Amino acid sequence: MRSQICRSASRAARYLLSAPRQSSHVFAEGRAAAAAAAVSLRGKVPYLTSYGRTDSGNASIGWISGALALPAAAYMLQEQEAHAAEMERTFIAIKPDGVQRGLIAEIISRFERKGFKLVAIKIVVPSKGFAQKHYHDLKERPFFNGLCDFLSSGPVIAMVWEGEGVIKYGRKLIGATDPQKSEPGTIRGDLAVVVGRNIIHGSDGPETAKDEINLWFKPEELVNYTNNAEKWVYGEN
Ligand code: IDP
Ligand code: MG
Repeated sequence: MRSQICRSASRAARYLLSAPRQSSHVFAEGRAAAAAAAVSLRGKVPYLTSYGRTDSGNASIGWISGALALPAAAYMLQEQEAHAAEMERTFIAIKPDGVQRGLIAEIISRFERKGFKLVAIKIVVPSKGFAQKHYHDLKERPFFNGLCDFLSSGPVIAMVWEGEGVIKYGRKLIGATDPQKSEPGTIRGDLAVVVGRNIIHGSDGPETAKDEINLWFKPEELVNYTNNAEKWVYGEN
């Protein structure tokens, strides 16, 4: 039952990302799912038989079941909203070294095969000023200038990927900043050798992801669509 609710919430979250203007419908759907779960559990769990009805012949059991049913429904609602929050978007860029080394398809395919969905992509040569904006949080570091020179030295593939947990898991796919420390099996671990040429960038958290997507893309460049594979990646029920 719990996994059913989670999947229902997950579908709702995917819908939310695909149709942002109709978000109230999603939450209505979420609450309906929790209510339905509580109703359905009433038949199966002895303590959740009614909301305070006393026609079972035992007034105290009826009262207890009523008292427990509401927290249970609230708990399930929290669970599904927590789960729904995992549907995310992240900013991923193949840096000039990855592009020049012919690794575009290799890198994209790792995200695609995992089950994440590409919702924006473009090739662009960022100006140095733009690179400085992108890496603004590193401006005090000694490598900042060289890093910005490098990012603006050639074409970058800028992308937005969508999926449950894609921000954190995208970083796992990418591997540690220094390829000498990246695990084999990760993009940097398999395909790069030194920190100054580590071929790929990925947002490091939800706030950064939002800021970086806004910096690199206009809202209309993000494409909302349902991928036919989604029902196989996430399940339908
Ligand atoms: P991240 O790309 O794994 O998020 P950050 O610490 O945000 O790593 O650094 C951004 C980029 O700056 C790195 O991907 C790497 O290209 C470069 N960088 C980080 N540390 C060093 C360093 O010590 N020397 C040279 N370049 C560095
Ligand atoms: Mg970073």
